[in-house]
Amino acid sequence: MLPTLDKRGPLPLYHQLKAFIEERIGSGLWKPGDQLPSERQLCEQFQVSRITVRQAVTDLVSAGSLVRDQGRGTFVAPARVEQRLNQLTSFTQDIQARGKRPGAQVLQFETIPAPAPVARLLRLRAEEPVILLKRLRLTDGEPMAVETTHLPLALCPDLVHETLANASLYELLSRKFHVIPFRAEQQMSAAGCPPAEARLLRVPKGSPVLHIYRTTFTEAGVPFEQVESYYRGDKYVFNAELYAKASGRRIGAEGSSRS
Ligand code: 16G
Repeated sequence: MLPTLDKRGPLPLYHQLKAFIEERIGSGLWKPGDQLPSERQLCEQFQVSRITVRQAVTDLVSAGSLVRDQGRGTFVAPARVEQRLNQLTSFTQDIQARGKRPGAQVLQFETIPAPAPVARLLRLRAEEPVILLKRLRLTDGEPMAVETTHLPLALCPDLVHETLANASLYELLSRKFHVIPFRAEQQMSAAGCPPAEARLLRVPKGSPVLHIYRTTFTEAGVPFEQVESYYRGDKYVFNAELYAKASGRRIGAEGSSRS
């Protein structure tokens, strides 16, 4: 039987269509490189307008689940390999995926008025309360990164009562506060390690580090964390997998092959 959308339900149709596509991808039925049915086919299959189909597909393209190839169609995005630069992970997941033991030492954990640049990035009013969390991140017990995080107090009011030593902030935010990381904007540059961070990372000051700014958003587009971090340049590698084009296997086409 063909899948249908609940036209009288509270969830917008594009949302339901998105969930349907995500489910197909998540279950492995639609594989990386598979071509999606055309807009017209999706409209017919689900009895919805082109606008609905476009909105669902555009959202999934922005989320990185689908890729558009001008003139050829829309495809399931290439499989994500661990620690691709365009995959949003927590430090804990990142380090575990490398087969190592993540850790965290809390250096500062308090509520402060948001400094102006932080307020701007988190879309808060000037001096609105934020939680300041500074952590030394460890890999197999060795210092790897210093992270200074700001989170709007209103989104996670009791966070300061939680224990974050050797714990995952993202896991805690998701489980206790239903703040689920969805997307991040990140800037990375090479830098010489400032003296305070160098002491913490146990490297000579001025050693090469990756200096990273990240603002992380929920699926609803709410920025919930602003982070500045220094990662040891001698110990940490960001892997990126880069594709020129989506490979073109068409969903449902029997005996199809990659081109
Ligand atoms: C990563 C993130 C950081 C986030 C942390 C959560 C970068 C550059 N930064 O380190 O923004 O706060 O993960 O990790 O990737 P956790 O859940 O293990 O505490």
